[in-house]
Amino acid sequence: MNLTKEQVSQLLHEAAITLFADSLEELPPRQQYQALAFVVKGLAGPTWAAAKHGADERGQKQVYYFAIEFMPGRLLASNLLNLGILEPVEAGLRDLGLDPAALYAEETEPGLGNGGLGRLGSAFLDAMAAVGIVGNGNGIRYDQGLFEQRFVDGYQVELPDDWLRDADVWETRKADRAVIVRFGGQVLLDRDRLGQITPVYRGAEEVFAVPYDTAIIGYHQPRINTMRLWHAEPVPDAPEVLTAAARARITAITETLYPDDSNLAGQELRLRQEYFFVSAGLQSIVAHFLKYHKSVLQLPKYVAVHINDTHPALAVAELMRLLLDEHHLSWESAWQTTVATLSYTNHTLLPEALEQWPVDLLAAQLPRLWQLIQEIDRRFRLRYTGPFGQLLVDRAAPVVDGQIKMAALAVIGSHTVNGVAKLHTQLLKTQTLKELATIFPARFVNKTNGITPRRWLQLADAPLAGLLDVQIGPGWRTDARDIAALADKQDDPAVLDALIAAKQANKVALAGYIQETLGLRVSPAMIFDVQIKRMHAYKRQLLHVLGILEAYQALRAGEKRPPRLHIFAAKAAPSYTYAKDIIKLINTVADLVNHDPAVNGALQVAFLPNYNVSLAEKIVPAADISEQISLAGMEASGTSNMKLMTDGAITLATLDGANIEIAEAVGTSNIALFGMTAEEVAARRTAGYDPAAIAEADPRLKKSLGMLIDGSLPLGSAGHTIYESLLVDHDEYFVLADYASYIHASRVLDQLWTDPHGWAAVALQNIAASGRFSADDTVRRYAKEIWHALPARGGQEKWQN
Ligand code: 26Q
Repeated sequence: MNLTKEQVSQLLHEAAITLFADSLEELPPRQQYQALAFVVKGLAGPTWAAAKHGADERGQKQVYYFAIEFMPGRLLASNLLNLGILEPVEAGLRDLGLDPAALYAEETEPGLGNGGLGRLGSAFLDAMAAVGIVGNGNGIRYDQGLFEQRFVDGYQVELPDDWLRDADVWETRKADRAVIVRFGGQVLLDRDRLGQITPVYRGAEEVFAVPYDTAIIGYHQPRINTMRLWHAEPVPDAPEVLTAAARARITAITETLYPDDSNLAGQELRLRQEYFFVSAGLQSIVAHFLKYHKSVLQLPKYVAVHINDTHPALAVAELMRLLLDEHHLSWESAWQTTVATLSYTNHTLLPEALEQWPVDLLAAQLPRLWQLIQEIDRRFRLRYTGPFGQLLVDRAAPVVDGQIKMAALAVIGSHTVNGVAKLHTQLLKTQTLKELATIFPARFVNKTNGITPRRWLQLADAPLAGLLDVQIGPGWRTDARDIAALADKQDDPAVLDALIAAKQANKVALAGYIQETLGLRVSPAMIFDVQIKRMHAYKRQLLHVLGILEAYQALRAGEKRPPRLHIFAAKAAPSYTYAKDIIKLINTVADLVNHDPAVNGALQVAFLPNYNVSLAEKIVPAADISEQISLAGMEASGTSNMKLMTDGAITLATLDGANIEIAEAVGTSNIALFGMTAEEVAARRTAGYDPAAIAEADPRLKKSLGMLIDGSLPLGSAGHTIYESLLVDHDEYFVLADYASYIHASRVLDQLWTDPHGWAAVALQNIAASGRFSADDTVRRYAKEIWHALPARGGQEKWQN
């Protein structure tokens, strides 16, 4: 799209008058931001409008990505970049005396997700638009996103996230596209005049599902997709007047995001959320489809529905319901159509995160779906017990012991199932879902996750992006695989110096932010050692803390070490007390080392509150070390590992999730690996394990553990809880088993740091090898091998105005 800076200025002034009846110069920054966002939305509008019909008219297959979480991050700069107008707009703003970065910072980030899962969904939407796939998001418009985190006395405190207080400029309410979603009541099966079985609903609770659409703009091409998020409201003008309580039950459905990314909550409200966005999404897809096509039997030819983790797995039963009850297909053709339309990604191996719903709960909320799930279960058992035997089929079936297993439902009702990294897929097939993989071996495939280099490199890391332009030309901006060309420069000292300077600029910026936020002065000359992700025992932030205490003792004993700043950012689920204890521990250790003159300058700890996409954009480009230290076999993939690599951090990692593929890509001499393999962990679990003996044999470790309980760290009960988790409760995540090799790997990095060009050469190799983790390629593989939805770059759409 073309735009001059003079046009930018004119459009902005007009928007200020239209929106706020004031001149641009008079507006507070927040409203200047809103005016600019309004202009951008207007520029994209005509192309977006045209895109909605283009694909249908061409008969191009569409993908619908169903996810209970999305985390798009701030959209203004990203939209400007994708529209190809970042430069004229920034120039126009500067001419007006406005600071672009300051305006971008006025945007409230939509925190409609917990972590990796939601961020991956948004990366995929961005990537699908970039590569020309007609791919839409389908999810929930929560009134409140993930809580805002503050620290009070080192403890996490949660505040509500009122992100819609100022209205979201990007969304468009589509009241005319609302649909009705039904819960509860009774379902009787009747026969209509033609003798077809039809369900009759009595006393169901009706919920009005109103879509809010946000444009997802393709990078440098006129492809604009839609993220559709549903909002729950009472049905307007319903014949019955609702009590306040009945209204509240309805509006509660989309009131808040569940802040837990790992625990089976088993709560009614969560189930209602899941059915709500699945039913609304499928109803609107099928209705839209039938405007362009005659028969629902054609659905899989034109539509792919993707189930992101099991949260939307009710899609299997809901699509069956629509095809059977509303479109009167036979069971066999409805089932064929359903399986051919759906595909499913698993994101977790943690048993406690595998969703199961008690039959009573589901049957009460979704009586018709329960009938259908029973029939799916009955037919599954009938079909496979003969060939595979009762025992195996019992373990694979969706309904067992009064519980409905959502992963089983998703696998049985999908044509393809994928894990998110090679190891993860392997473990799914051999452990977590092994019975289902025995029955459907051809269904299981791997699709390693990816990240969007536009947000993490072009937008968040301008210094490195500029360096790449100079060194290898700008081709990498459209095809991340071109970054590989950087590898040839590793012996060029001028390039290494430029790389060091780019990193330094980012570190200076982050140091400023740390000073502002924590009042902590840090030197950009230190090693910036980063661990940013949800707080979880299996991710082993505790191992990182033990590493800090080791360094603390070493420094106090007079050892010399390169100065290191340990940077953490992480939210804990509000109910996850152990994770909150670790937060308290990190803040307490920070207090100790940051104030101890004996280690002054050589060791510091900064725990930045309220981790979200925007904070990641500050931390990732400034990182020297990327800590990816989960217990092998636990982290499905990880994606912060990819972001940090892309921006030139060196990975300190276990052989877990996508770390293994990072090591493959970059070569084992350019990554610091340590710890047990997933196989060794499994063996150790059976062989038995004595953490106390390990602690006893290592004086420094013993001292660090002692510090948890001897009063040197004012931790309250958290110290004892953590101490006991290791030494009394057998250290479930093998922190102590991997400790020595972690310290060793970390010391190897200290050694490398003493040679700045040596370090920079390794960082350079990491950047060069990061292209293969571009989400663009990931979604191309999904499109080719799962969705059968061919991407089309350019050519088909045109910019409209
Ligand atoms: C389930 C039931 C009840 C309540 C909550 C949940 C729930 C909610 C969110 C379970 C899991 C999640 C999110 C999981 C998640 O973010 N998984 C991460 O997905 C990333 C993208 O594939 C991977 O890179 C990470 O390894 C994985 O942990």
